[in-house]
Amino acid sequence: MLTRIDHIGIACRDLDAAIAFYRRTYGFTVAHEEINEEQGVREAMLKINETDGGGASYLQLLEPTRPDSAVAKFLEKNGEGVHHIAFGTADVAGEAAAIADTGVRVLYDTPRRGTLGSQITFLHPKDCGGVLTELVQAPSPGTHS
Ligand code: CMX
Ligand code: CO
Repeated sequence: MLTRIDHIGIACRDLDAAIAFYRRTYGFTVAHEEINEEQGVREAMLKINETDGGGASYLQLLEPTRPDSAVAKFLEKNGEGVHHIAFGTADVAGEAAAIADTGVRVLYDTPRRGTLGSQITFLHPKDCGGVLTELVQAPSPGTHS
């Protein structure tokens, strides 16, 4: 089951400038910042709300760390803007397998590491009406990675 909007991913050229915009305009503040080398991003998570079923919803601001990364390619083609949406689930592998059975391409054979040790995978935007879609399983409470 997909239980929440986990986050909306936003591609930006300058992470610090984007953080300043969201603070100045909406009062949102950074809950967490990290570099994910595998994904080729420097990222900040801005928490918007907690959800009733556990977990939370965030904006994920993404600055590329290298020119061959997904976000760098997106910026080159489209400029700054919404890059992907992400749904939260307690079972990312199970959800991905069920969605693959419907004919949608899942980009990873096994989930990879996302923010704060979450488990993530992606669905191909060409199979999702032009929307790059991520599935996220939050790390278990007490897990640090
Ligand atoms: N949203 C919608 N469409 C997208 C897209 C996006 N974010 N990124 C690429 N596309 C479209 C392109 O416009 C292009 O369409 P056309 O063929 O009509 O021109 C097509 O998909 C292929 O795009 P591409 O630029 O040639 O890029 P690639 O095929 O090399 O990669 C994708 C596309 C989705 C496979 C790649 O971006 C990917 O693997 N994404 C998942 C990983 C990721 O995005 N990581 C960063 C976020 C990390 C995080 O959230 O933690
Ligand atoms: Co994301």
